[in-house]
Amino acid sequence: MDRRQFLHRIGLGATALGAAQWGASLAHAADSMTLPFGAGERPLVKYPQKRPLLQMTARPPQLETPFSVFDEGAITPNDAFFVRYHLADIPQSIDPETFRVTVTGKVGKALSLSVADLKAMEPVEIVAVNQCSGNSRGFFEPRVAGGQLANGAMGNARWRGVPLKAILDLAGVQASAKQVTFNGLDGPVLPATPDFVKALDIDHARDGEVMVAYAMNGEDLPFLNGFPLRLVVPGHYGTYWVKHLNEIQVIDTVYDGFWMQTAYRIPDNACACVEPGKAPARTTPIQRFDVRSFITNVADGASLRAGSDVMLKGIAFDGGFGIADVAVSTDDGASWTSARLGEDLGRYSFREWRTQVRLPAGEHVLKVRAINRIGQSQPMEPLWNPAGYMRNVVERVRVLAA
Ligand SMILES: Nc1nc2c(c(=O)[nH]1)N[C@H]1C(S)=C(S)[C@@H](COP(=O)(O)O)O[C@H]1N2
Ligand SMILES: [Mo]
Repeated sequence: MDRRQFLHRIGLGATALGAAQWGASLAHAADSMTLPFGAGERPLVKYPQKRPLLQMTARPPQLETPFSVFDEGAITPNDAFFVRYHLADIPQSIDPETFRVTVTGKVGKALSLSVADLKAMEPVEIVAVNQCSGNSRGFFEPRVAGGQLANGAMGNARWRGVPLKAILDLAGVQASAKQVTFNGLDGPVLPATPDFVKALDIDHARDGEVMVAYAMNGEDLPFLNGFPLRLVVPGHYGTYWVKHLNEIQVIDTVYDGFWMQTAYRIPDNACACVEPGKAPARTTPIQRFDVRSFITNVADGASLRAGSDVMLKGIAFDGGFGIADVAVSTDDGASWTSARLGEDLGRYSFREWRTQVRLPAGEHVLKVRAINRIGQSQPMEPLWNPAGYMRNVVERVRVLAA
């Protein structure tokens, strides 16, 4: 496949490659949607390879998945998967023939690998949730600065690629190695802005699960989700899932770049929380997801039929221990009933659940709360931190049965 055919296939015509390319697609704005918090109105915008998604920013494109998508199934379709970038200078086109990812630093032999080289290695697959640290930030009270996201900065996909361990073994990691850093093709517009580079400890990088992925749900990665290669770090927040990954470096220090030492840090205590409005005494890099669960088929404010069977369904997930139980309450948390769990797609995946309820006429508050296999669950009251990360409170869904 030549470059033109490739661009055609990913939906980017040759004429669309100017500086205004992503902006141009705004002309296809379909509609708008108001998210359930102040200043929550978002245009629904159609980008290449995507269905209309909630646009948070245009440069760089930041797109949120409309929540109703999570009711379609446990796997989030590629065209509905959220998009997060930090830096506005994102690549406009990438030729998969000439693209290379380099492996350098404290290795026996530096490598420069093509996508074809990786596809020739033994493949692995894993179903895993990718969730932004700031997913649901818009619901924080008191409000915090940063992207005002509802619950759609998450998605679950079947990723295919090569274990990072296999790549590191090919290069031969030196005994002094402490961390591995990851950089992608995107960059800052101004040279003073730090490039987006992330780091994992060497043992984590070599755990056999961290993956350099080239496919998602059986197709090449969508361009905006990291084509042609991205890091997949199961159970860990999306910030580590570096897109358009082209530089892997083994270092013998703890990486001191902005995106590890300043950004994406949480209070260094058991709840990753502080008293609202306070600054944490000590911080540490964000790591694994906490436990979350959602009702996907009934929205806050919905009307249901009184006195007849109603199916409630939804999803739950955690940082990789696996969901053990999902409990549902129709009386604002006074009593709870275990839901039936759906197919187990692996401990890093969304787990579907469903349960039948019958509500008398009147107003009711529905709640869902998941517990993972090591007994971790969700707080009944929201926890607060200044960056608006890791929201996982048991949400309230108010309904009217009539
Ligand atoms: N190259 C690059 N990779 C990146 C980022 C970025 O800004 N640049 N953002 C990260 C963050 S914070 C998140 S939440 C995920 C989002 O992945 P997605 O855009 O495929 O949904 O990408 C990660 N990988
Ligand atoms: Mo993120």
